[in-house]
Amino acid sequence: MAFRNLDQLPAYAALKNLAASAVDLTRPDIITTERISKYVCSNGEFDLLYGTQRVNDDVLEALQQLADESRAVDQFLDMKRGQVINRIEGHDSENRQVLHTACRDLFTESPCEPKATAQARQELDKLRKFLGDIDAGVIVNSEGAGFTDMVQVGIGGSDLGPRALYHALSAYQVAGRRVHFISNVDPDDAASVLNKLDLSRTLVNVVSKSGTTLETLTNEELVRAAYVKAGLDPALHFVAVTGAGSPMDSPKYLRSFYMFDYIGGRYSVTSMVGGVMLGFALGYAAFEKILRGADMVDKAAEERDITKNIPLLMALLGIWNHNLLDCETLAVLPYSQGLIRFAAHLQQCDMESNGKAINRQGDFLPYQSGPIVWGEPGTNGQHAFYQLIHQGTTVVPVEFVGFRESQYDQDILIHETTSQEKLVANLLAQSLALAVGHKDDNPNRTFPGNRPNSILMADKLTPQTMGALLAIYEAKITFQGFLWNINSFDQEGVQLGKKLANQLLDHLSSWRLDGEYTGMTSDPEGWALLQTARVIRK
Ligand code: G6Q
Repeated sequence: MAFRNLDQLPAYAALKNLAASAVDLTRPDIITTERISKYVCSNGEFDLLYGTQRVNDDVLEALQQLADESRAVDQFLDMKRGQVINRIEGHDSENRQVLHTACRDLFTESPCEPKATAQARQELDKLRKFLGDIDAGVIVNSEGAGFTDMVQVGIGGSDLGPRALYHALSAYQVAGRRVHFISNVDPDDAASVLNKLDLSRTLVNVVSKSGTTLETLTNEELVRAAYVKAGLDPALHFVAVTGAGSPMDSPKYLRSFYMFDYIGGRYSVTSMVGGVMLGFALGYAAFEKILRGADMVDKAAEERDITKNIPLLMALLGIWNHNLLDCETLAVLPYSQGLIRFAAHLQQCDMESNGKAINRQGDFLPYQSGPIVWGEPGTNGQHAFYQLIHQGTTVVPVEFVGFRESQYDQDILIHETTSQEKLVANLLAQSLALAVGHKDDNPNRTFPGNRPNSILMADKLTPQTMGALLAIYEAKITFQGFLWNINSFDQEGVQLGKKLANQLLDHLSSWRLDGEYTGMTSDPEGWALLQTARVIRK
């Protein structure tokens, strides 16, 4: 069945009419306790409170129609069952299945795509054995001592998601274990990590699906050189996560784990890309809980009633705010210090997936696709950019994330409230303040309000809730791609800069070898690169 553009769906016209008179959240009779308790959607670990969005029952009905007309849930099921959806019709494209969900479809007799899940299970078994060997002292350094630290070398999808989850769950770390990350080709990134480590007790996990990424290969060489300089044998310390048959698929590693071409980098946290490091840091059982949390959401996302499907509802509310109420950006504001890198992960997952200008037939879109996504944890952000989101000239929809309990449970009463209560009270207060606003005779103290937001709330940030949160956003982003009729799974937009940087490096190395650049400069591109190279050499 041919995919239709968002604006060709009949419900879109209805939503346009409804948007002209969207709910005004500042009206005194709007934000009532009935409304707050009515507009709640619950899926297992999380509740989505969306009474502070500019919606009413008519809008929700039209959004339900939009979801039905786009066949969003059917497309999600097609994806899970292994249909080739990473493609642009009639044009050269990646032409792949999209099966990150297979990595966690492990807890049932009949997985959606049995072959991919069998491959995931095989890698998990290898991981369990590897971690068991580390625990049992079978894998040790040249002096027979165990490993305390791991450095993950990788970039983009091979860094952001895994790093976000490591920070989120470090409260549950195995005693005496630490993880560090090197991603940037900036040599200071590697130096600042390596300088503080006892390399003899450190494993290095080199992660690259393609096995060809400039930054990762360069950093691997840099780290290997540090091991050799310290008189250590890299063969006893380096493990790899890569695609089978990639240039990094080599016996030089202590262990190799595989990921497959049907798992996109930015959707790879629950594959071995995140698994090896998270298993080392948290233990195998905790990694399995992450998978379990994600799997519960993957199943809940099959629900067709939008008021019972958190990721689908979030996707639709996002489209309502972005396409129909014309809000340009989206702030994701977690009230949890553990989620300090979560917005960075979402920036990649969302903006690399949905920052597209053509549809799945290769035609230019006549409407906006993915918004600019940004965010920082509260309450820190309150003392920084919240001024703009309350009183600025642009309206920024907000997705708050919060937890009723702290992770470490090291909290005390100060002025009769705990710090966790102070944290959550601030989240709720911000949500309300953005919605309701405040009238004042002094224009500088007026808050316009009517600023849409919702709250994702769970009891506690644990491996299981983290897995659920990750999968909620993955599915939300995927649903939005289906609704915008774009391919959320390729990333051609990152290629041009990469190509030019490689050309520039060729110029620089020939300069270094020959003393002077002697290549062709008559073509405008070569000339521009030469000028740029001169800037670097100055
Ligand atoms: C993610 C992107 C991209 C990728 C990195 C690293 O979806 O494809 O961010 O993850 O470029 O790629 P490798 O894992 O192949 O090194």
